[in-house]
Amino acid sequence: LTIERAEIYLLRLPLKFRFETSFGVQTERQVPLLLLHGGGVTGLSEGVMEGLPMYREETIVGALGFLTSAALPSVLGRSFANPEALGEATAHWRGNRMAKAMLEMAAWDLWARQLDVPLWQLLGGNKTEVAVGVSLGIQDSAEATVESVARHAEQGYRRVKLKIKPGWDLEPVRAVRQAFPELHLTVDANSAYTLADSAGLQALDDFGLDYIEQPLAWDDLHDHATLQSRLRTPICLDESIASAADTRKALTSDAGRVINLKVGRVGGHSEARRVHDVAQSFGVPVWCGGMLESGVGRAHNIHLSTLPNFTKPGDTASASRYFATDTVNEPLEAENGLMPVPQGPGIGVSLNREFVEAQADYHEEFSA
Ligand code: OSB
Ligand code: MG
Repeated sequence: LTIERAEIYLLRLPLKFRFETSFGVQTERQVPLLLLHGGGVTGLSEGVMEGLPMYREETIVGALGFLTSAALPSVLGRSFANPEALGEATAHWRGNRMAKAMLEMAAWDLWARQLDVPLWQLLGGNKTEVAVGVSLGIQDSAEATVESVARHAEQGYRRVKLKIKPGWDLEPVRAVRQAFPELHLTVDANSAYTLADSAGLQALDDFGLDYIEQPLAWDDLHDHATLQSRLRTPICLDESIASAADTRKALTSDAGRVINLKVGRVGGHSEARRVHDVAQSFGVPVWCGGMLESGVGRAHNIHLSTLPNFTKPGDTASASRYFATDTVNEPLEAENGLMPVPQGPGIGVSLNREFVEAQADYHEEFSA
């Protein structure tokens, strides 16, 4: 696995819907892409960090700085036994897991393409399609929420997640549960509550939710453990899990009973597999989260979701739901709530260079 040359693109893609969460409103996505060239093929990855540190602490400018000044210079012109060994080249720097993930994930894609096998096989997956749900932003009213759920349930999504925040939780959940008594329903607070809200969150116990995602602070496991002891509904941890070590600590203290696993958040596929394995050893299911990725990131997520302990529907909905034009040429479309796993070498999709080039605010090449 030799890294000969690299390229970074940063582009903006308008979202097809207004996505409101407890953080605020998103109407577009900034997409950082990394291309690693070696052995006549190109590995692709997409960053999940955002412009501002709302979800976690990383930002796009921070990631570009870290990649260009530290991470890329430490791998360019070098050879590695495998992507995991390449990942170790950046392990001594603290944090920056989303930026490190960009490098590591592109290396996995590059390696799989060099070996001419689909990424899911190298990762140890065992599925040709993966179950998907959908993450719905906060709507203006309970009626609009029910209407949106109806539209997506009709499309076959196998689970619906509603974004909630203090003051907008019981009402939409009650309305949706009344309209869809059998639906696999979850909520995601993106860290908007504190333990002082325990009583309000306990009220959600009556609605048969599969789980409540990340109710409390992004960097707190202790309070999640306290809250879990007060709830019948399982807590699903998202923001709070950045590593396999975090997973062990969370599950040892019963801070959650489900893990939303995002490969970009934990530093890449190698660490994602370790998170997956730790959760499995605790008998805790994982599912694949999303960060509104374009096709490059979405394809990585789909491949990772083929591992055996991904037993709940992920957030890797159809690409056409998000963007009018994608960064990749191949459509990534779920049918009846099942997303086919691309079967070509690597992540199995190719970059739509012309589109990426046209949309790019920034493009730079790097060599040793
Ligand atoms: O909390 O899972 C989250 C999007 C951006 C940041 C955080 C989250 C999300 C989503 C959307 O829920 C998932 C998707 O459809 O990609
Ligand atoms: Mg979440």
